[in-house]
Amino acid sequence: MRACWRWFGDGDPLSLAEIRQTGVKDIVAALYERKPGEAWPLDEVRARAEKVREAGLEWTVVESIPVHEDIKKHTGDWRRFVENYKTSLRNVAACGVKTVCYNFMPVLDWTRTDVKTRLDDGSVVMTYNPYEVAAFDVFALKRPGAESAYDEATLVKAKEVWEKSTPADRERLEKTILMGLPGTVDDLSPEEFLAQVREYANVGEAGLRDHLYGFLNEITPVLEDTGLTMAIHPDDPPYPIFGLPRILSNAADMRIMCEACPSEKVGFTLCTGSLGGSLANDEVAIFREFARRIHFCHFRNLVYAQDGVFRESESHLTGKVDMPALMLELLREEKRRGERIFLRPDHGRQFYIDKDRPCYWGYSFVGRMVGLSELRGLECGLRSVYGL
Ligand code: DNO
Repeated sequence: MRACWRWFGDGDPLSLAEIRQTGVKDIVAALYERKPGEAWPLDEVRARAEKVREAGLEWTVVESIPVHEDIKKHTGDWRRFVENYKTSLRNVAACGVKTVCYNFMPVLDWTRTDVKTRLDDGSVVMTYNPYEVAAFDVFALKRPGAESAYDEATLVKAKEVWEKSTPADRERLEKTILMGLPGTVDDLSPEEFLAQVREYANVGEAGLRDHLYGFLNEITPVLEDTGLTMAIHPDDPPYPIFGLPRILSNAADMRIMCEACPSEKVGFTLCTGSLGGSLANDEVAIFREFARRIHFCHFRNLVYAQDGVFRESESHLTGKVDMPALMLELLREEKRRGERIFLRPDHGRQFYIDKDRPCYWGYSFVGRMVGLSELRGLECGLRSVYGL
């Protein structure tokens, strides 16, 4: 693995000098100041890359150049936004970036229901509870048609959850779903959210697929020209929520995308925490099938409760994702390519030691460092045993 570290730019509580001590050489970053749809100016990209270089590191992965909602819907100025996207790609490639992570989830980026789940030892992780999402959808948002989107058992549980919840629980749920996670572009009020959801009714799943593949084929010449690769991030959770279409949730979706977009420069971010949000996804089989098109990895692990509620694991190595088997696939693919694959330890527990360093949820220093160290140990052991 070519270990990377996500850095949130000048607002990040960690300095590049501190990040360097983790031993990584590659930085994952973005021009956070730029809004979706804007072209990233060359001088700004260069300044960020130089800043990283001065710290003895390289900015090689962008996460993310967000795709404007108009491109997803084919509304408004979407053609101009696609042109701007191409400009951004050319500019990041000119400054040393090799791969670009992005997603095509309508309205919301990744979604959690609780960012402060406290484990017995006091450390904090994030949780996704599908019944809380259903409760929020049906009883708080009152989205038209929401009830028919859930099966009877889910509705019964959602009702229980809602009736038991205190005003503070309800506020936490609304805040957590509609704002504040890294990657989320806008904080939305429930009314704004509903209005945006409504607009996707005209797009539907088939429309969204068309728009994604069209977008990718349109930017492919820039990729072929510059050598950049595109690494789409899977939907999180990997199934439709709030009646919004989802088109990159599993192997079937990935297969369709590969058929529609023949260039191998158009590929994937293998995010185990996102794919792992469905018990039906087999991350190892997915890696094996799409190995050639995996340009970036996010590795972490999940733990499921009996009823399908999941939270982040104590360890990146144990839980729903078979991390040793997955790492072995990665090492084999690296051998085939003769090149390492960009990978960042994704999220980590928040420990007491990090309590005075405010960070984005999931992005504590020590938590990620523990994850990275576990993955390094696993890699080293597998390389030695398998002679890779
Ligand atoms: C969360 C991240 C996501 C990711 C975007 C990529 O921790 O993995 O926010 O950056 O979905 O576009």
